[in-house]
Amino acid sequence: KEIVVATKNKGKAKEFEKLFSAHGFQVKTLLDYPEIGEVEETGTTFEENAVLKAEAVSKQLNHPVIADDSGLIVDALEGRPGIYSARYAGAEKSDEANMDKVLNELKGIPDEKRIARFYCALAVALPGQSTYTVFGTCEGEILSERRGNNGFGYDPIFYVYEKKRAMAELSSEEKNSISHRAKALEKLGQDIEMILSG
Ligand code: ITT
Ligand code: NA
Repeated sequence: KEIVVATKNKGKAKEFEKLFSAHGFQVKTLLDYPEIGEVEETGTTFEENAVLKAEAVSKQLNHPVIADDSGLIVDALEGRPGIYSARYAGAEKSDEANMDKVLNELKGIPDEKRIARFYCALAVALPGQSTYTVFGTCEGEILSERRGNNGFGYDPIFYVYEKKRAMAELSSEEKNSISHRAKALEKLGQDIEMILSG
């Protein structure tokens, strides 16, 4: 059983490999298909961008494809970085620069006003059928400095309420038990087996 996840993000790819191995799926990502070019994310929501990525790749491969569009939503920043999370500090998609930008924008803001969440939209594109989406969130707060070395993206500055630790302080198993990505995937539930085995 093989599943294609339309991502070039190595952090996401690693998480999907673990999450899907539980279902007996082998994960392929766009890192395995260098011939597939960049898909322009012109949508205005996570869902729209996930659909754009999943459908573009599914058409090219004529194969079922899952895409993930995700990001960090900070209440005190009116929802930013949001859908612009990957390139918040510029086109080079630097996790370090992105975290510095969020930390700077929240300088002096007290804990109770640092509420934030990770959001993940997954789109499932199946050749000849309509694409659908599910989503998951993970609630927490933006720390005032980095903590931990695990994960990717904004994980070092995100305090997870459910675990009372920074996301980057969690093992991959712990993150996969509470993350926005895992929760979205849970919503696919049994569907995933049926849809993707056909
Ligand atoms: P693909 O489009 O190729 O999948 P991308 O990194 O450009 O890769 P997105 O447009 O969905 O993907 O941006 C997601 C960004 O949101 C990601 O680069 C991180 O900065 C952040 N992000 C998403 N999930 C995260 C997580 O689990 N932990 C930390 N940061 C996360
Ligand atoms: Na995006």
